[in-house]
Amino acid sequence: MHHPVDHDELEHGLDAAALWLLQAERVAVLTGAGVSAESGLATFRGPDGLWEGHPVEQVATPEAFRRDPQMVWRFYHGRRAALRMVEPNPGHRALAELETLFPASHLTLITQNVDGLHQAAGSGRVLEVHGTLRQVRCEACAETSDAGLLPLPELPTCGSCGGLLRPAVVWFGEMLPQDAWWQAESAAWDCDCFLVVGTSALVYPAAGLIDLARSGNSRIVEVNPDRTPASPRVDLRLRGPAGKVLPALVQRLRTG
Ligand code: BJW
Ligand code: ZN
Repeated sequence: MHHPVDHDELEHGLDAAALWLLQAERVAVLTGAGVSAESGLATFRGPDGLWEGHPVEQVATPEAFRRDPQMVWRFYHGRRAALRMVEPNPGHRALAELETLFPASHLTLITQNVDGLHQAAGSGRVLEVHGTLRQVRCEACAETSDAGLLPLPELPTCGSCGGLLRPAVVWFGEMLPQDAWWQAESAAWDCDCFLVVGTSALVYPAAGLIDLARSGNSRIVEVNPDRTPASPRVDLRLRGPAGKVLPALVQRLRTG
């Protein structure tokens, strides 16, 4: 969908958001698939969403994997192959630069994405609360290993025990990686400004970080071309693509 964005409204919004960021001691950022859309990766729920032809409950659950690991792996082989051909976009790069404007650990980047593009853009501390496509985990012995992006066998198996490997991502009904999640909660609670970028805010508990930041008295800024269920609960909406909005925002911080 395409919405006309009022230019002056966006400029004023950018000024306000930049001021909040300048005044903030601690900042937290939550990103979703929308931040990688301009790199050419499909989002999950859009019109051309990833789930199209792949009902989510058929691919992103442990039950689906038990029922048909080959089909689920096909979906993830395709996602991993797509990653070999994409690069971070100006939105990822702006967030990497934002990190350099704050003392270490005062900016926390929390991502629901499993694509590794924040790290590729230079972000040093990324909390991957839904795991990563670059690692695999053994169903039998739970050993996790780096798989990079090279092609894997159709049904990859564990080098240590021969068990079936799975992508080290978080499926529906599964717990989030504890360490990353606790750090994400504490950063959301503790920040003065919380940026929500490119997420439909439908998937919990990640979307709950927005409410956590609210209760912690943070200013909430949403960067998204479209409305989301979080929109009524944010202090400011910057309506536009992350690859345009975030560089414009960081530019304002650079010049003070
Ligand atoms: C742009 C843009 C541009 C476009 N610039 N923006 C409370 C209530 C109801 C249900 C639950 C609940 N708590 C938990 C649940 C269950 C479930 C859940 O949330 N269900 C909901 C769907 C209702 N959650 C879970 O199961 C979680 N685990 C859990 O709760 O554990 C505890 C527990 C255990 C057992 C029983 C009960 C509880 C785990 C959730 C795991 C989600 N996993 C996935 C797949 C990861 C692997 C993979 O990649 O394949 O994570 S699902 C998928 O959705 C993926 C994403 O990270 C996640 C979020 O999607 P995201 O990033 O927001 O993408 P989109 O496509 O939805 O939105 C893109 C946005 O970008 C849009 O808004 C666009 O407008 C925007 N956009 N272009 C900026 N250029
Ligand atoms: Zn094993």
